[in-house]
Amino acid sequence: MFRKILIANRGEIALRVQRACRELGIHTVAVHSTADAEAMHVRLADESVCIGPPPTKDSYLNTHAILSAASITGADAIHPGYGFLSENAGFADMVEAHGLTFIGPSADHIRIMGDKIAAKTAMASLGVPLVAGSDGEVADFEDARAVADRIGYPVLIKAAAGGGGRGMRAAASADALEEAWTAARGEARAAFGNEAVYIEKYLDKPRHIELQILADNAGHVVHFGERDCSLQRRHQKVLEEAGSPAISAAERDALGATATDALRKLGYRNAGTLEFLYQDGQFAFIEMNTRLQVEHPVTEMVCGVDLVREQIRVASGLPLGYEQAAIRFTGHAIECRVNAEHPVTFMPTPGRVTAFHPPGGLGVRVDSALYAGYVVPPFYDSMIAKLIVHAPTRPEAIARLRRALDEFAVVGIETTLPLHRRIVDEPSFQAGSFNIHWLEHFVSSGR
Ligand code: MV4
Repeated sequence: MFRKILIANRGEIALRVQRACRELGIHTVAVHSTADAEAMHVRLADESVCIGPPPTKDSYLNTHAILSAASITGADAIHPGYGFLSENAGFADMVEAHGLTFIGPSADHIRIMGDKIAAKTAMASLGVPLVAGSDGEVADFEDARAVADRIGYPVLIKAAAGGGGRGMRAAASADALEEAWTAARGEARAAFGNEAVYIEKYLDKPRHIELQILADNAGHVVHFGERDCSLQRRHQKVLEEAGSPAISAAERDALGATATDALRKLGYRNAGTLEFLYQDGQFAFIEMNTRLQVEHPVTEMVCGVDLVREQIRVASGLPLGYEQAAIRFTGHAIECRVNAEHPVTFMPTPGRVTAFHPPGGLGVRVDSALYAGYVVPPFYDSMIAKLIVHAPTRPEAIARLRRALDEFAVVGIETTLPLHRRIVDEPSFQAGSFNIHWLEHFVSSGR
């Protein structure tokens, strides 16, 4: 087992990883920018190193400063959290080249999944279902027209280097294809320096469902069920659930068997998430995330597992030590992402938090690095807290969520707490009948 882990992140996820380390008896090293000298993740770590000025490229993305910090403090592994360097294959290579362990998959697997075409090709060859579309890259417009004619309109043109909604263009009909093609390729070249694109049939009302998997270094792969992440605004998740109100236990088992089988054959290790679109009873793989995700707590609550602890254990070479059948799903969990943003305009609201009263009680978890007196800096992601509730059934989880949201007080800055209070009161949310467009409609309808 590792003796000391450097956590290359900030905010709630840095705290989350520290907590797992502490329970495993592992020393922690925090890194921070000058803007984060007073941050909770620095205060609670065993040691801390300032790695640069506020801009992320000079601090949390500064690979040389982070590796120097690991070297100076004698850390033997680096946990990247999510965002920042977590899906940077070059960084994973550098960490390993320095004789340290990168707590995550191999650089090669990060690289494959970072290329959405390579990811789909790999998954398809291993029996994972895809959306109807091109067989890999579409290199010229003649091919694009042939693919679209074959699969039928509407189609979606996606950048190979994209993901998370960047570099996508829809074409409703043949007339619109050329303009979408030119725009998608231009955007892909400008944003990623890679104009490779592929084409999929556009699904008009899917749910976004993702599957959490974990693999050890000896080829054992298990899954921890699905999360429903359909409630998004501008490709930012707002509220996530485990399990999905739309998925049966039989569907979960079947998808889990297909996915774990594929990742075993791929030789994947550590944590990962497969993203699917789900429509008309069918799953279609779209992307894989090779990191711990923001919404991992809902999975932890229904499975009773510490996913960060498991990531650290398998990265240190320990076997998983349990079979799929030992993973049981109990109750329902919901997470709300609380952002320092205006609840209607979504403009960021950095500034001083004068009072912070998180909710508590049975089945309530708050993952946050906030404290009264803290100044939310303007340089980073606006998420300031995750409220996670767990209860025996989805209706009970919703009742608990409403109660917890009513208790939750963040004073001094505006937050998205009022938006969450409106969502939980909405009958169609309570009925579980929503798709990826639901929240955009809800927000723009002004309810
Ligand atoms: C799609 C789609 C419809 N059809 N692919 C957006 C982000 C990226 N991860 C994939 N995305 C989509 N891919 C096909 N073939 C609709 C979306 C999409 C979406 C997906 C998940 C969650 C929210 C979304 C919001 C808009 C579009």
